Amino acid sequence: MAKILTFSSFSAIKTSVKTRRQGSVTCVSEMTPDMTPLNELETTAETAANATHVEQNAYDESQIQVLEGLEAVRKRPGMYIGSTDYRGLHHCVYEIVDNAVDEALAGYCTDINVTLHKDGSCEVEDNGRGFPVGIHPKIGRPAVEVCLTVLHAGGKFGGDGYKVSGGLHGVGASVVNALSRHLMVTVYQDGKIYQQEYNRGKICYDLKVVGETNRTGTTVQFWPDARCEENPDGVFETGDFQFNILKVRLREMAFLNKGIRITLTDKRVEPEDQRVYHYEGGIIEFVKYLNKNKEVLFDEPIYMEGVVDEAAVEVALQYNDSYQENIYTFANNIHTPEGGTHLTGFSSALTRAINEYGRQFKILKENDSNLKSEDVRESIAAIVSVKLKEPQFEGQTKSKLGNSEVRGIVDKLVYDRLSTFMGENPAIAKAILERCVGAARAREAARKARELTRRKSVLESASLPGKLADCSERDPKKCEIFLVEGDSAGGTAKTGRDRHFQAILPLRGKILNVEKVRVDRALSNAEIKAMITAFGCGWGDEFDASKLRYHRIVCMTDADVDGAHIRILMLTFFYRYMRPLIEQGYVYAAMPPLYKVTKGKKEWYVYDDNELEKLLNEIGRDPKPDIQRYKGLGEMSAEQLWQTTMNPETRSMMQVTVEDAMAADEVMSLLMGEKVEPRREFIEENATLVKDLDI
Ligand code: TSJ
Repeated sequence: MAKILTFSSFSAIKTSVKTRRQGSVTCVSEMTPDMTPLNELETTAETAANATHVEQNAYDESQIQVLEGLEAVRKRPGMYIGSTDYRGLHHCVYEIVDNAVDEALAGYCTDINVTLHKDGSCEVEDNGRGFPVGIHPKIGRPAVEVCLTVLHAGGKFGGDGYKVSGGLHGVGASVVNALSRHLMVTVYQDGKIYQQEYNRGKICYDLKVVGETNRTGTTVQFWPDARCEENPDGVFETGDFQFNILKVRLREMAFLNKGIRITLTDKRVEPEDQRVYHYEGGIIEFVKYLNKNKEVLFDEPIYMEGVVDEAAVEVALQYNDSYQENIYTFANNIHTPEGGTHLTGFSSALTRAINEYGRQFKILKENDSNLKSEDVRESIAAIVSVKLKEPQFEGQTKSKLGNSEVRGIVDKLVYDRLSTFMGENPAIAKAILERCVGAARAREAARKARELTRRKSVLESASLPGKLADCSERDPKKCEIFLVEGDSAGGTAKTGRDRHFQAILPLRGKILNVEKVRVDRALSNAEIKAMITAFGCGWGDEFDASKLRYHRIVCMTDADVDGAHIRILMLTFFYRYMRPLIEQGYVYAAMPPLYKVTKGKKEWYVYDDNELEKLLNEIGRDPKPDIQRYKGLGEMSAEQLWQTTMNPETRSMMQVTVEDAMAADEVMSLLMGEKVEPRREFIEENATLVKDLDI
């Protein structure tokens, strides 16, 4: 495959990071005797006084360890940040931001600014107390230096409070330092500005005072060690920070930690792009945000919080008019898509409280069976956020909370508070019960529909959808299926493909929006049935990836807004019915070109407007090149479609990830939802995001 981009990198203009050359470095230590040592490390006054004395010896020894530690990080970066692709790159930002968030949670910082600079660096600034600059009694170096150069040193500076944030890997700032071509830390404290710089984790000069100030805070600016022409040995495959990816996580951070103001600024574009995330209501506003384009059952989300045995629990929930559940769980600000004990506790309490209310007020009749967990979760939007001293992450992707004590804590809190709430708000309670009873009835209907499809699929196991032009290869690993919008483009694709390994499934018109209907209706839709049978992997709880007939499922739609809508409908279907398909990386979006440029005998296919601009600058506009804009796949010949979009040697494809389930859901509801006003507002506000979709 020529190029695989991620869904989120849709509009990203790929510019290589410019290497910043380091100027000559002055290694003058300007450590002043009045530096405050770390409180908890300040064992005796003597230690502090002797600090300068021990410094030299300790330095030699510890510095060797430091370099060995950071060398290990550079040798096996994946072990520390998960991967060296765009995810690992963005992880670095979160890792640094987490430190500032911890300062905010400790109550000393209100503002965090994240800035993406033109030179490829990312700067994170806070207005906290400023990282301690005093001498670390054991290591004999300033604490801030230790944090940035000693592996796993971060957590040790927690003081009395506990570190509640910390990325999925929670590796700390020293890892980011090791993986940065350059990093600069600036501490504003006690009237002075301290600074230190590093190259790939190696100290450029001792911490020094560079000026005076009347503010406090910490700033870290880093230049990720990304591979590019000038830096072929770089660690990261890309150094291109994506505004849209950072935006989602920083907004999430602001929702999860009420009151913090997080500002994201992109200085790489003109005019600069800036978003401010600040939610006094915290997860209450998060739930409102999840529901913002939906009709809600009651106006204010139900909110519960409590601290039990040092575990802080926060829950907000609200029902809407969709047929889906949107429950997002977090442990120490980390999203736990695999769920865990906090989710189990929440679900069982929700089911119990609602059933008991239904029995008590005879909404559930004697002969009715109890509502099931899935009945009370249908149409719910909820955030469950717990903060613990020692979170245990389990599961395949370490994104499932394992702490067993949390189950009971969340269960009791949610059960108590929800029961009280329903007792005090009978109108809301009745509305919730009606919803859940409706869901239970539909579940029964869906079970019947499912049995029907299952029986059918046994009977018709050999009969694939009539419109499918299958490939001859039988090894799923080698097979691709292109989902093509419309019969005419389908025909072109059938002619253009390599029938050996590429199958074509033409889909007519708009795919059914599965957000808007219950399972039984979704399954009676012809296009959806065709996809299910063609893929062969089943859906819902019975999804089985080992039965998947194609390891690449490619959405091939026109390069316009309608095409983007259809792609989103397809993705929504996958997301809701076959989520592992996306999670396990089977789903792609084809990237057909937007233009064909012809000059003399030469031809170029161009995939977006920026690329067109660049090309025209290169080849010149005199004599005028011919520019053909493709309005749809149908305008291309079979040969052109093969060449530009389907041939693995020459095409670009985007791999779709569930990186951002919420954004997918958001875009989905906005573009497809019934509310017109938010859709228009959204398009106006987020010209860039819609431009993404427009490509
Ligand atoms: F770690 C880091 F360098 F990457 C980093 C740390 C980056 C950024 C943007 C901010 C921070 C940071 C650390 N902001 N605020 C703090 N605060 C402390 O480290 C701190 C300050 C005072 C005390 C104390 O007990 O007096 C304790 C701590 C942990």
